[in-house]
Amino acid sequence: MPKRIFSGAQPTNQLHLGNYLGALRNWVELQHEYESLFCVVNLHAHTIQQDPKVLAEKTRELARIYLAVGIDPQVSTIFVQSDVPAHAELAWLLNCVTRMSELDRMTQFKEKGRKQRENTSVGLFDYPVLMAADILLYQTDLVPVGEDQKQHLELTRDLAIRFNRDFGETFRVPDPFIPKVGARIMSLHDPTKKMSKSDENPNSSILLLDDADAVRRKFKRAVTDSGTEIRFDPARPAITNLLTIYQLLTKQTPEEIEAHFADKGYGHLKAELADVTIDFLTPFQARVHGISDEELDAILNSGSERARALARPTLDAAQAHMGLHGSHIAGR
Ligand code: ATP
Ligand code: LTN
Repeated sequence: MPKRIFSGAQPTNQLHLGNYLGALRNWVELQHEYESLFCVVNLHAHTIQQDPKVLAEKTRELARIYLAVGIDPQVSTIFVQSDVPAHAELAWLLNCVTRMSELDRMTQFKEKGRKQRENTSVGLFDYPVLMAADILLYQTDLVPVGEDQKQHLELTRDLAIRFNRDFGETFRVPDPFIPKVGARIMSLHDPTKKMSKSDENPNSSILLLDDADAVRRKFKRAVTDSGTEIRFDPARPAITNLLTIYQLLTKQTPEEIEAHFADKGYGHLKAELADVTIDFLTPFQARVHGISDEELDAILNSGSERARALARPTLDAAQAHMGLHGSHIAGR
């Protein structure tokens, strides 16, 4: 059997360069090596309050972004999570093998929950279990994600191992794929925080749908470190972050990049970084806007049909192993 990858992003706010460099870029590369499924996780989006109309629009927009970055619907399966009911069904079964204490330890819940205080939903607490269901449903081998998802992947593995032990062999235990470079792109405003979709400061992230002016302005305002030297150095996180973005977009080596900027200043680095970013974003944005509604509907329809077919046997097995799925009917 070909090895399989599964990944997804939430159709909330706007995708930024961190999402692309940490995750989507790798999906595009890995799709030719693995059988691939890429999901728009709209059920996850509801773990925080959503305007239903906006969510529906964002769901389509994110699917367009998947296509425009280079996910090939002839090669990979692209679909919307809520079109495959098995995700929510398996999540319930996994809920019953997950311990409260495990979810209590999830740092993403702690951070996002803190922001919402007493309005935190049960869904937000349960978010990692739905994510585990997404992954385990497809007998996934590898999950390409950014560094922030590592803890969720560890939980997914723990749940798969526990379920297999308690109910019999059902799920493949997946591995995370976290890139060596780009797994944690930092905020342009505060290099101690990751670039985040939910950051209130609009200058902290370069959005994939930003126009050229916004890109130039945001890089110009990006914070820098003290000193003037332009080189990769963990003690100088702001410049290292800018250089990492430059490295990933130009595919040059750190040595080439340091040599290139050896006698130049921060202003020059920022201007060149804006140029290479705009060179990447301009054709990408043209592709986003070039996908017709009909084309998108056809891709999402066939994607969800295929995902439903792939998910069925695993959900059936999980249910049967738990004494569900008709296994209570006499004579079966
Ligand atoms: P937020 O930034 O608000 O936390 P998110 O991480 O929930 O948003 P998603 O759209 O669900 O955003 O993430 C899609 C992918 O992008 C995930 O694989 C995630 O690990 C990755 N990612 C998110 N932020 C970064 C970042 N700053 N650097 C690298 N990868 C990132
Ligand atoms: N939690 C992920 C999004 C996500 C996901 C998944 C990623 C939901 N289900 C399954 C990989 C595999 C995030 O990036 N915030």
